[in-house]
Amino acid sequence: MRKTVIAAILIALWIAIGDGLTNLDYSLSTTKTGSAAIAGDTGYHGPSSVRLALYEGGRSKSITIDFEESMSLHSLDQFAFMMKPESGSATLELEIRLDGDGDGSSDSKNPADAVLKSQVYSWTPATQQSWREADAFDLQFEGTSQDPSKKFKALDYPGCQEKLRGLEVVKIYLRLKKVGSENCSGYIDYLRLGEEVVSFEPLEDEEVKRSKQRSISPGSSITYVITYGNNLNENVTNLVIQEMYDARTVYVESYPPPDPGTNNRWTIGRLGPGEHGQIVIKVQTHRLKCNAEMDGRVQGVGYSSVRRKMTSEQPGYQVTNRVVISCASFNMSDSATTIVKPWAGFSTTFNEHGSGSYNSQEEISMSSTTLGMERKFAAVQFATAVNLSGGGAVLFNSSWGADQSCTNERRETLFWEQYRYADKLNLSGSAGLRSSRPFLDSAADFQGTAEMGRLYRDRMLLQRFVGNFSMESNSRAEETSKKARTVLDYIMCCEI
Ligand SMILES: [Ca+2]
Ligand SMILES: [Ca+2]
Repeated sequence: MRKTVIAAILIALWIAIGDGLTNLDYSLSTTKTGSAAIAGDTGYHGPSSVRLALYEGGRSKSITIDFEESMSLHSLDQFAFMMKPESGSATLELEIRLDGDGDGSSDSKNPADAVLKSQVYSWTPATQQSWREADAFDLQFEGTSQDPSKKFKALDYPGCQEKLRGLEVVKIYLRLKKVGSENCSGYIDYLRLGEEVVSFEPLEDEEVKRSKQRSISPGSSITYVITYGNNLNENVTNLVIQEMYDARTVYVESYPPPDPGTNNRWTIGRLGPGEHGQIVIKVQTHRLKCNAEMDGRVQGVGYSSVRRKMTSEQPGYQVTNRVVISCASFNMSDSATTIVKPWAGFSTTFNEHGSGSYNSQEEISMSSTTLGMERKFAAVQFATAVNLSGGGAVLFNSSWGADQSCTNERRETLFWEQYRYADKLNLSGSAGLRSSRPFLDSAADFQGTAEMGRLYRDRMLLQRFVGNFSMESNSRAEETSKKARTVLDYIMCCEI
């Protein structure tokens, strides 16, 4: 018999849909009259196998193997499994359902399709309870189809492959059938089909489906699940699993813990045939960092234009985690990539410009949970002349204008205030983010125009003032539930 498949090792990401260690998908079910279930106490290859059992009233029970990608019968050069009688009198039947017209199913009424059946083995209570191998190459098959050329009584496996060339395997049943009326049972393990090995070990069937998300927010953690198994029929020795973390992640914890003094190495040593194991590792992506940007010109008397912007925006990136699994006879590696989403983030701006006298004060504060910017200025418009170095002067006579805004793109919130045509403007503003909630507080005395806007998703509040006013406002965006709303604490405005 040809030896196939080196130890298959899978790295699957917790937050992604992973594949199992085998691409073969089998299903088991239990009813009142029979059961097909994983038995953890009896195995030929690894500690587990499938136990098929029939109780009172039960006639047959099977392991069903479905093919996501069909395999041609002709190319299926290996097909074998181990079985062990346990009790009663029973027959084990193998049924291979074949598709000939490419519709992905085998229909007994369709002459293009066919079914192969073989009685693999029969036992009685007197039969010795030991593991024995069944190889398709040793079996005789009966072919049934609506097409007479695909019907036969007894043909060996190579003969079937030749006769049914071009047909694809879509389903296989390994079926326990009761002989007589007594309860009966038996075990199946170590099924080899083409390049695939199914050992019916719980981890081998593992499909990691805890979340369909493939991306995370910056600062969130990623959990990697490394599942390894030995599909060989002999021990794997000196098995070592080594992780290579992305530089933008930090190791947090793992189960089982890594080798002492390391955070990325697990010495497994020996792994017996069919044995599987799993390592769950949690890493954290880097936390958000803030950028502050300021530029401007300030004069006591003259023309002033000042702009300030602070933002926590961060572009998205990908984190790749690689694992190298090595043992005495081979090395292999696999990797998992996670998208860290861009941080739409928060930004705040404060601008002012005009000519005349100007007196300003400002402060910026940042921490991991708070961002804040405060500024206060007093300005009065009058014409000023700026003397040029080459002689002559430029006369500025510009009214005062100012803007302040606070944006939280993630929550689609925008607060803004715009002052124009002011010949007198005293403005203090404080904007930022506290516990991820944006706020804008301001107080103004002005003679000119003011526009105050508050936007939250599809709702907008806009107020305009023209004249001589004293004004105070506090704005907060509060998230009360999934359906968030803006809470405008107040705007107080009185004419001077
Ligand atoms: Ca078909
Ligand atoms: Ca097994």
